[in-house]
Amino acid sequence: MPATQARCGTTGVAGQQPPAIAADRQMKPSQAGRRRVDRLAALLWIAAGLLLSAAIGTAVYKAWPLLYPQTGERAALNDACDLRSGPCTAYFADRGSVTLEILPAGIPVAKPLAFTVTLGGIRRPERVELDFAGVDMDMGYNRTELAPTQSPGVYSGTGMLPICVRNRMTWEAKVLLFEADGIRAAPFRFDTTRAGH
Ligand SMILES: [Cu+2]
Repeated sequence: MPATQARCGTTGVAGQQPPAIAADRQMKPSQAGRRRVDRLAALLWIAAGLLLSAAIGTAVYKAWPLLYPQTGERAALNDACDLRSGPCTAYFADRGSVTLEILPAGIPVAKPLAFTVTLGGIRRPERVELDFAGVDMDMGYNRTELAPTQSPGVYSGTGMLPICVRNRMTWEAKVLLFEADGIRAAPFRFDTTRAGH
């Protein structure tokens, strides 16, 4: 009898196992293999999940400054002025002014609008954008770049406001001045109604 069999403590009948046990032994490697495949599949799913979250994270990280630009100074709100009936002006601390006019008067939703921004006492920014956001509800991304006109300090553009699920909502229009040392914002608030008046 070989020494290996003796060391394993097997009896002399090791070579004559019942067929049931022999069959069980044959099953084991394939079951273990399947379990290994399952574990590999689980790991692959986890890896795929991690890659996906990383991709989403990167997209959010890149889109964040676009959606929520890091603004420096924000001009004070001018509550006394009604943007729906005419142009309004906001002032920065250095007395630089931003005047916004939206036509047609009344600022109807779902209708083409014309925007005019006039800067006073402000050096020509690299870019001027006009952003519309719901004050107490998310109305999505509503921003347009305004183009310089022939008159110095005057920028213009067009756009349209989406219809709200509510009858009346408050908007904040922000003129964003992209300057060499950051972004300044001049906010203006107004209400819109679905009826448009
Ligand atoms: Cu709304």
